[in-house]
Amino acid sequence: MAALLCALCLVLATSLVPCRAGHSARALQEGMLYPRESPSRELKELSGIWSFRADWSQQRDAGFAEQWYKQPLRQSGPVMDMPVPASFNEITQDPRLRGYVGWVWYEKEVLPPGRWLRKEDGTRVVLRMGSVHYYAIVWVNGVQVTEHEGGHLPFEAEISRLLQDAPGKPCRITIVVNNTLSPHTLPPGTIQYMDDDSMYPKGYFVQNTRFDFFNYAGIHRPVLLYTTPPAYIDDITVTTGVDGNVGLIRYLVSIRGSAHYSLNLTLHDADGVTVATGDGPDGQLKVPNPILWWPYLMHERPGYLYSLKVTLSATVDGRVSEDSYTQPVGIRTIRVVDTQFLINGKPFYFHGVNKHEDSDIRGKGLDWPLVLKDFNLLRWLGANSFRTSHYPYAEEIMELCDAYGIVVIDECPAVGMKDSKNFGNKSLQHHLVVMEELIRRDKNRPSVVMWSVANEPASDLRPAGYYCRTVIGHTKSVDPTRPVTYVSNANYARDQGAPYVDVICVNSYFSWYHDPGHLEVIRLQLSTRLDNWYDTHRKPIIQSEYGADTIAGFHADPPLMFSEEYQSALLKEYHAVLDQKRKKYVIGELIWNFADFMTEQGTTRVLGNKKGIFTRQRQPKASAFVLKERYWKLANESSCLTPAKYDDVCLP
Ligand code: GCB
Repeated sequence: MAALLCALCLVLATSLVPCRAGHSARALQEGMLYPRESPSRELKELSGIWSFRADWSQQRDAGFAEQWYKQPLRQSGPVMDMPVPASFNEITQDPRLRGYVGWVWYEKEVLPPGRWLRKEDGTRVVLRMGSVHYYAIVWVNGVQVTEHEGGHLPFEAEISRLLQDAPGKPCRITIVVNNTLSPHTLPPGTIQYMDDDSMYPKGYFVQNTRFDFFNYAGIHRPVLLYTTPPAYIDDITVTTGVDGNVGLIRYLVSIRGSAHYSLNLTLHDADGVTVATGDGPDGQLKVPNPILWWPYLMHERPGYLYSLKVTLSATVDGRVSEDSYTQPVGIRTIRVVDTQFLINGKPFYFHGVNKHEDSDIRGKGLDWPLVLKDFNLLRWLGANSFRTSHYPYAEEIMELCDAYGIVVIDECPAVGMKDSKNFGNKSLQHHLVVMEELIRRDKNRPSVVMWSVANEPASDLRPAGYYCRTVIGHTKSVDPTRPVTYVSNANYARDQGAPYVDVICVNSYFSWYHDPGHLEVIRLQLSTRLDNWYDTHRKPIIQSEYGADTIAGFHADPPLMFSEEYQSALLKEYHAVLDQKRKKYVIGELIWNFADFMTEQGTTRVLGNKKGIFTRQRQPKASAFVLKERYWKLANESSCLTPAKYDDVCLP
């Protein structure tokens, strides 16, 4: 089966896998500020119902051959309604669409306000996609405006000219999406053709992956239009420090559209009081006696944010063009010193969770009720942190982490890299671009305290050493302010990448995948494993995953696997060891997993992975209460709240 791909490479296409041709690298020359309204900027969200059509042709290439983007999608054949944002997989009753692999087409018509289109104003209209999984090509009124590889990071295109050319007419946005994974995508996957015609129909293939979550696909995060003036604030980079009792904010602002401009910066505290001012595209603001950005439960005002208002006044073709953008800023420091992870100079212990962007109908689509429910559960639990296992989460979620003081280990989508093919140059080059895109998006977020460049890569393979060194080195060169890690399940002595990380993150599943049913071996095995890692590398360690599948409502005493009692008992055995090791070098523990989530079907998964301490519907299993008691106890050891309870800090 031949098929489809990046339009530019269509001629060469020989597989289902999109061609990349380095298109995403170009985008990095520009900023990717989170769209915010201001007196000079308007937003128009395009969430809602879109037209949708999967390409069922044998080669999955009819849409390109027949140029479905040239006219309204309904004229190409039957379309259905599809919500955006959402994964397309769980919406219909068609089992073939749930497991569909290949190109699907989305379309929306939108009428932009007339004031955006006056040529003399020079207003820029930008089309921004928060996340489309995995590969996307975008047309406006039949003209290709951008394409992007990678399912978890934003991309955009300026479309002003195309809109001005059709004033008063609806603008037709067509997005084609391909969820095919290859050995060089992040995450990787393979297409396997089943050639035995006594067993499979002609052309039958499956997509194989080696990661443990369902490869939901579609337009997962909001699509929106936003405007800027012709000269505009393209990017802002903020880094913070503390000198005695003065907070330092270093800033770098990049301007596009004019070389003749002046820039003013005003920093307001949370009450709107001006606390510092500056001018010019780079400089430093000083904030006397700042309220620092503290993690949840470490301070009575966690997640304290200042507002940095950047105001641009420029001339374009002899006319004044003014822009403003307000960037939230949390003043905080991070340092890894010996076996400590210091936030604002105080040792920080990660007591948190691993999550997934997963819900039963929306798949990985941004789901506001779910997002808010999860933050309430995190706070109820006394969790101060999470890892974005195993891909960058929505910016809307990151905004709340900043505001609530939830600390984030920000992970890129390098998961399931188990084959030496995943460590070649092609994968590496893409991996570097993904890290750049991730840093560009999240660099100003105080909640992000560490980058994770991968989850459980086969880091004991020979090429993994060079690969990890290069990705970690590149990440540090793009962002020298944050530590870098990746999450390992390799043998401590054979792991090739551990020498390059700042913090060692290790996963283990004692008494689950190893010695199933034998809770009595956990203490010895975990203690030995952690000591081996520490003795070899002398770096702080996070127990970045541990847990047990548990079907809510299954009970067994004495505890048996899959029962709620077993999960609770397993956690307690881990905690006994972690309590010893955190006196020495363990700086955190993240349960696997916050909630049950969907996976591919298989004999070890019961409608998905059941290691959640909450069900997929967010009801607690017994283990949630075990963890809640522990996390509040841990919080009270390091907090300045004495002693904190959920009701004190979370209820009005
Ligand atoms: C792991 C993976 C995670 C899986 C988990 C499990 O080590 O990092 O993605 O879901 O184990 O439950 O098997």
